Amino acid sequence: MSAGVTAVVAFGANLGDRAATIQAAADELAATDGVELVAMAPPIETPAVRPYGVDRDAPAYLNTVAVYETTLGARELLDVLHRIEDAHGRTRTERWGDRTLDLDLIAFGDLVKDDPELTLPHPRAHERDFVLRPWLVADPLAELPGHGSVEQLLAELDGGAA
Ligand code: A4P
Ligand code: MG
Repeated sequence: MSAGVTAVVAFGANLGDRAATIQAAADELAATDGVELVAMAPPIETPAVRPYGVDRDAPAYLNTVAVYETTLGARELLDVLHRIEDAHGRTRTERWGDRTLDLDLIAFGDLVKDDPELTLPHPRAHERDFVLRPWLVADPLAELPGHGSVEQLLAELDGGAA
């Protein structure tokens, strides 16, 4: 495939066979025309974050991040992510509720977009350990458009939590 745009996708699952669902979704995405996998971090287990804070009583998540090169447009890629979520039984009831699969587009090249249907970069990525940590593993030189180096963002988060 000719060089496209670098797209960063976050995977999250806290219901069902989390590892199998994430692997299947990753395989489907990498098999999509116009999408080529560059790197993917191993999934990590993370406590569920709810709108009111961390909920250690909720089922824990597996989270990971993968980096792709794509010739699709951002909106087309989001449609693919939604189709894969739906195929894995994703239902949307409660905001930040438990889910079999969540696929978020974290960054699409250096595109900045403030549309509720597709906000880029993802508006909460810079403050989320469960996105930044696997992203840094997948790409040690990662930059979050408008926020700077992922390594630095993570160091600031870790410092804040200490
Ligand atoms: N949307 C807009 N921008 C984007 C984007 N960059 N990527 C729209 C993906 N979707 C985007 O998403 C709601 C709407 O956001 C969609 O219509 C889409 O067009 P959704 O996936 O249906 O709902 P959601 O994921 O519950 O909402 P939201 O606010 O995106 O949630 P977050 O911020 O993704 O948080 N705790 C742990 N440990 N690990 C997790 O992965 N994830 C969440 C969800 C909460 N707590 C978590 C985790
Ligand atoms: Mg989502």
